[in-house]
Amino acid sequence: MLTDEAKIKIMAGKGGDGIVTFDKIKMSLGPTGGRGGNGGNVYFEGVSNLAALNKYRHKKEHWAQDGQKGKSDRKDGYNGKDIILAVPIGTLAHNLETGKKIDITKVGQRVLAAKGGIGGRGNFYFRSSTNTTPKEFEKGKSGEAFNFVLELRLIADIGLIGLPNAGKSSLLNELTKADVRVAGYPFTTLEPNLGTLENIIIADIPGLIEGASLGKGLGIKFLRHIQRTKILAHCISLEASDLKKDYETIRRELEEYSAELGKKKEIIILTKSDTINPKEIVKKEKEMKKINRDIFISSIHDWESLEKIKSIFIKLTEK
Ligand SMILES: Nc1nc2c(ncn2[C@@H]2O[C@H](COP(=O)(O)OP(=O)(O)OP(=O)(O)O)[C@@H](O)[C@H]2O)c(=O)[nH]1
Ligand SMILES: [Mg+2]
Repeated sequence: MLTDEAKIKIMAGKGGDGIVTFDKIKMSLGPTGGRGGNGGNVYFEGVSNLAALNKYRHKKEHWAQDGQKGKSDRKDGYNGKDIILAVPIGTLAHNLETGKKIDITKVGQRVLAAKGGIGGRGNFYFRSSTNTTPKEFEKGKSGEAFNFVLELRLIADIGLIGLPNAGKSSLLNELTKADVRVAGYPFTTLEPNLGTLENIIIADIPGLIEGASLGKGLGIKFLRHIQRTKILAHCISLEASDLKKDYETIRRELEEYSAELGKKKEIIILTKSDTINPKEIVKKEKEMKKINRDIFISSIHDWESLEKIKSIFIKLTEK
C-alpha cells in the first residue's frame, strides 16, 4: 500500500554542555574547559521511491544525536550526527509549528528541517585578566523540535482520470510497462499507480463517481496526486450510453475539488473503440468535439491507436 500522508515528530540534537576544567599538569590552574559539540540536524531528502513514506507509518519519532560535552585541554566535544529522512519527490512537508511548507521536488534535494542546538562554551572561553580561574560554563542549547505532516503529491506529467471501468488502468498498462490490475468491475484501482513512457510519468488514479467530492465511492482524495500534472487525460468508455453526461460528472467533481484543477489542460480519450461500430464512433466523436477539440480514440486491441496516444502524450509534454 502506498502511504501518501504521514505525521511525524522530528527532534534535532541538543548541544553539548561546555565544561569546567583546569590545567593541572602545568600547575598553572589555567582554564581548559572546551566547548560542547553542536546537536545533529534533521534533514529531508528527495528520493524516487514513491513508497518512501511507508516507513513513517510505524516509526513516528526521529531524533538526531546530541552534541557531546566539551573536553579538557580546550577540546570541543564531537558534534551530534545528523539524520536524513528520505521522502519521495513530490512530498510537501508541512511544519505544524511554524506553518512553513517545504516542497521536495528533486531526487537528492536536501532541506534542513530542524536545526541542532549549539554547544555551550567551556570555562576556557570565560578567562579574562580579572578572572584567570573562571568556573563559568554554558549549557548546550536545545535542538529544534517540530511536528510535520508529510504529504505526497506525485509529480506526474499526465493524469488519467475518469469514471470507474473507463479503462484507465488498461491504458496505463499498454502505454507504459506498468502492471496494474485490471478488471471489469468498478473500483478495481484503490491506490494511484504510476508508469513511465520514455521520460513521461503517467498517473492512473482510482475512478471518480458523482458525489465523489462528498465522499462517495473512494472520494476525491486522490485528486491531489494530479494537482501538479501538466495534462489531464480524461478517459470515457465508448460503451457508455451518454458520453457527455459521463464527461460532465467528472468535470463537476474536479471543479468541486479545486478551481485550479478545473483549469488544467485536458484531452479526452474515448476508450474501448473495439466495442462499437465505426459509424457510431464518428457520431460520438463529433458530439464530443463540441466540448473539447482534443479528442483521441483508443482501444487496447488496436496497436495503432495506442501508438498515436503515445506520440500525443510525448508531444504535449515536450513544451
Ligand atoms: N474491449 C475492450 N475492453 C477494455 C478496453 N480497455 C479496458 N477494457 C476492459 O474494461 C474493464 C475495466 O478496465 P480498467 O482498466 O480496469 O478500468 P479503470 O478505468 O482502471 O477502472 P477503475 O480502476 O475501477 O477505476 C476491464 O475488464 C478491461 O479489460 C478496451 O480498449 N477494449
Ligand atoms: Mg483502474
